[in-house]
This record gives sequence, C-alpha cells and structure tokens, in this order.
Amino acid sequence: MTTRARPARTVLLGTVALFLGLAAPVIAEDKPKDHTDGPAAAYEPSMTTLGQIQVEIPGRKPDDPVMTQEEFQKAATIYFERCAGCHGVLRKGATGKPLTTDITRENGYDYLASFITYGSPAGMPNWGTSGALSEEDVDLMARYLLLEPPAPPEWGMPEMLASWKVVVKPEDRPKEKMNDIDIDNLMSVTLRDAGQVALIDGGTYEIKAVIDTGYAVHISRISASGRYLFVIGRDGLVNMIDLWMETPGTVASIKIGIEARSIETSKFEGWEDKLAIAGAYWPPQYVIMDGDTLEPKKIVSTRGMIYDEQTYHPEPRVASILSSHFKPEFIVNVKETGKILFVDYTDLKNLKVTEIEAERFLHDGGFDSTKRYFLVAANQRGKIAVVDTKEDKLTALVETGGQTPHPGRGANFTHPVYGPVWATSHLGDESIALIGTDPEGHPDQAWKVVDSFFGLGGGSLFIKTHPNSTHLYVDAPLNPDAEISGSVAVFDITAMGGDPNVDPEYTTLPIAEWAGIPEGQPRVVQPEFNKDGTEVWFSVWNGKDQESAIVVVDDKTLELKTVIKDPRLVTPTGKFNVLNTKDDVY
Ligand code: DHE
Repeated sequence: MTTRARPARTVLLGTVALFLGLAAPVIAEDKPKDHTDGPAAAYEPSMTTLGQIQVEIPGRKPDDPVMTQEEFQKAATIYFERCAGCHGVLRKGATGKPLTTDITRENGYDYLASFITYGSPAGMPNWGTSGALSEEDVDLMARYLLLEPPAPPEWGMPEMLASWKVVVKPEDRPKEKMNDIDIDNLMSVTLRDAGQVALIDGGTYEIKAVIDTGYAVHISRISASGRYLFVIGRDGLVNMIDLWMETPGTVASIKIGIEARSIETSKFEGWEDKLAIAGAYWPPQYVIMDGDTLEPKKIVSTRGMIYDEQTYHPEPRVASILSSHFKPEFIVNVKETGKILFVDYTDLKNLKVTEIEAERFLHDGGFDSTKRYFLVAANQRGKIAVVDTKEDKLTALVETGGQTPHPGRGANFTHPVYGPVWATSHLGDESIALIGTDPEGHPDQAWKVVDSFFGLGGGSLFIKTHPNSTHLYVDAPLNPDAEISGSVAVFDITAMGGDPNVDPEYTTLPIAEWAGIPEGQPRVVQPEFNKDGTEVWFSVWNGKDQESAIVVVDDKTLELKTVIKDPRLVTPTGKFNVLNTKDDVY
C-alpha cells in the first residue's frame, strides 16, 4: 500500500465528522466553541415525509409538561425533519444518542435547551446559535423531548394495496418501442425538490419527458430489459416508467413505506425483472413486488438485533439494495443492525435469507468490476464491508483510513501497479481510498487499501469512472468552500503508481463556473457517464427557486461540451444513464 504524509490541510468539514458522531461526546455545560451546522447536516437523513404525518400526544401523564396538540405537531415535524435521521424516529438512538424520556427527564429542560442551542463537538449541530431554530423552537423542542415520542403509523399490506395503481396493464403496453429515443443513452435525472425525474436524450441533450414521481425523489434504477425505469421518492412512492411508450410515462406505482431510499429489480438469469424490491427507512422493512405490475407480494421487517451488541433495535433502516448476478438473490443492507441480507427470491412463501454480520451504519456501495463482490460503506465506522455474492459470505472489512467513506456505487478501474481496484471518496475528509479487488491476479493487494491520496476537499459524495475512460472524477458538493463545492477533481488513471511519496496529480474542472449561474451557491454533484463513456454529466445543484443546470464534459479533452439549462431542471442531483445503470457499469 502506498501511504503519504497527510498534508497539513484544514481537514475539512470537521463538521461532517462531528455531525456523524465520530468524535468523543462532551456535555452541553462545556458549551464548546460555536460551530456551524455545515452543509453536511443537510446530509443526515431527514424524515421529511414523516414530518407531514399527523401525530397525537401519546398517553399524557399527570406531571407531563403542558403542550397543545398544535405545538406537539409542530415539534414532531421539526423532530422528524431535523433530528430523526440521527436519533431515530422512536428516539431510541441511531448514529446519535437515544432521547428516550428516562434520559431526557433525568437531564431536564435546561440541559436539553442548552444542548439544542449550542450543540456539541460530538456532532450535535448548534441549532440555536446557528439560527436554524428560533429561541421559541428551542424551547418547544426541549419540552417535546420531555414527552413520550409519538410512534408514527406502520405501513403494511392494507396501506400498500390501497396506494397501488396499475396505470397501464402489461397486456396493454406497447409491443415494440414507440419512440425514436436511443434509450441506452437516456439519462434519468432526479429533480429532487420538484419530486420529478427528467429524461434527457444523451445524444441531443433534449428533455424528452419530465415525469411526476415521489416526494423529494431519490434514485432511479433500470430493469434488466433496459425498458423500465424504477424511481423511488423519499416518501416511499415507487414509479415504474415505461421507456417504450411514445412519451415515456408511469405504468404502475405503489407507496411501500413512509420514508424510503432504495429500489432494484431481479437481475439473475431466468429471473430478470420478475420481481422488484424497495427498501424503507420507516417503517424499517423491505418489500418484494411483482416486477411487471408492482403488486406487493412480501413485506419483511428489518427490526432486530444489532450484529455486535446483540441488543434489539426498533428501527434499522434499509439502505442500499443490489441485485446479485450470481444467484437469485437481492442484497439488502440494514443500516443500524449492520447486517447484509442475501434474500433468495425463488420462493416468497418460504423465504430463505442469509444474514451476514458486517458492520453498523451500512449506507451505499457497488460491485467490483467482476460484479461478484459487493463493497458497501459502513460509513460512520470508516469501513467498507466486502461480501462475496457467489458464496454469500463476508470477504473482508476494510478500514479506508478516511472519515465517512461515501462511494455512491464506487469506481472500478485497473491501476497501473495494483491491478483491478475499487475507489471511494469521503464525506469527512479529502482522501480517496483504492481497494484491491483481484484476489486471483493480485492476491497481496486484495481487499486492502492499496493507495490513499487527496482530492479537492472533503464533503465528497460521489466518485466515478468508466471502462472506456482513463479518468477518475471526484466531486465535493458538501464542502463549505464554494469554489471547491463548485468544482470536480479529475485524476489521470494512467499516471497513477509513480513515486509512492507523491500524490497523484489532479485537474480541477470549474464546473459551476462553466454553468454560468450568477445566483446562489450551486453545488456540483455526482459525475455520470453517457453510454459510450465519452462524456461525463454533472449536476449543478442550486436552491429550489434558483437556476440549476447540467454540465457535460468531454472525457478525452476535459473540455466543456455543453450546458443544459431549462426552467424544468429544479434541483437536479442524481443522474442515471440507462445502459450503465442496467449493467452496473461504474
Ligand atoms: Fe442519497 C444513493 C440514502 C441524501 C443523492 N442515498 C443513496 C443510497 C442510500 C441513500 C441508502 C443507496 C441506494 C441504493 O443504492 O439502493 N441519501 C440517503 C440518506 O439517508 C441521505 C444521507 C439523507 C436523506 O434524508 O435522504 C441522502 N442523497 C442524499 C442527498 O442529499 C443527495 C446528494 C441529493 C438528493 O437527490 O437527495 C443524494 N443518493 C443520492 C444519489 C444516489 C444516492 C445520486 C445514487 C448514487 C448511485 O450512483 O447509485
């Protein structure tokens, strides 16, 4: 492994590491120096849909602090949107500490109000002094935490069936493609705050359709056939979109939970698209559906024991989900229990699940270049879990050496010295780690960090390359420095592996500047290649009421190719090329 002295850099985003509870706890009385609840705070899960649910004050006790129903509702909304991501929906704790009444009443109102106001170096944002919450809201939240938490509603088969719609029956759908779109080169673009996806032609850059999807829509995945787009909103709404229709549109939809983040279809030979699966944060569950109609078939709760402590967790959220190419199995990552589930979908009535103990706080990840191994970030433990989808076993747990690895699906390439590697960047610092992925040809490097070097800055979310490219692109959208969050670092893979004491050079692309957007502080997020790997698309993500854009760069020359602007492009974030997403090319 190549290691280099870490340059004296303002390790960026101490706030990120802090928000994610990576430092030692300090109690509020010490009132640490002020710190901003930087952009990374926005990156903690926000249960915005739960925040809209009507909740009642649970069984009031005589000495309960007085709070009107309106106050309680307002406090619950603030809690779900700003606090539940870290402290759990039921306040049992997740990446943040538990806030159950045995603890909050012990600490008392003054302690809670102070903690909410000043935050802590352990990652609690300073909601009061940063201005995120008014004094009245801080008072409200301190009183709210002295009451029992409301338990949001469950979402089971009756609710799912009531939400399920087959807009166009399979038998009534086109028997052949009815449009002239080069579907393999179509880009599904998340329009986050609009709750829509834009389908943009990768050849003409023309917006072919803008389709209503779920609230705060999150990601798209593609059927094995390449015909259907599956999109999930944070509100748990799944849209199945037929790309063969004259104008692509929704043919089926279903709400699989109240908060959700992941969606996939079955990809194993003979089972292609027979089933679809979606994972929810609340209720903590995954749902297996008919792949043609989204009819809900099987709901499985992920509530259970944390893998190492063996204590019960009431709301382990379903993070990323992948589809095995080696077995008829979905691979389901459960965040708070740290378990990876290999779900055999061949017999839903007698469901066989292989439960792998991995590491807590599983988040996002992707396959290695052979699509046999799955590498997923246990981001708040600074590790990458590697599982073998052929043997259904944990292959390794790799410490990346950085803070909060956040790979997206990661990036696979052949390193000049170390051979096949998979790369991740980090939210909490500017490091990029390369993990060897070739146990046959490079056994000494397999499942180890073979190199770690520095990019533009921390606050990175996504890293990408393509088999036809010699470049590795790394974003940093959550970096507080506008210049860094508006740029992208590009490494020349062929130049890697030189002097082990010198960091690989990178080129900085001023993407936000190229977009020519004068207002706001647009953040450049998620590189995504076109189908041939000749262009890289970047989202220039601005405020909801400000202009955003998509910037397209020529992968060979690293020059600006075009800027796509359109009033319909509201807060573009994730982009998913149909061919690369279908075939797990990254
Ligand atoms: Fe995501 C993937 C969860 C915030 C853009 N995001 C994922 C996955 C999970 C997840 C579990 C993996 C899905 C899979 O592969 O099946 N994301 C969360 C959160 O909990 C979090 C931190 C806060 C929240 O409340 O949702 C969060 N995500 C964001 C954003 O703020 C981003 C940057 C902008 C947006 O559109 O919301 C964002 N997440 C993405 C993207 C992917 C993603 C683009 C897919 C990456 C890929 O290449 O597959």
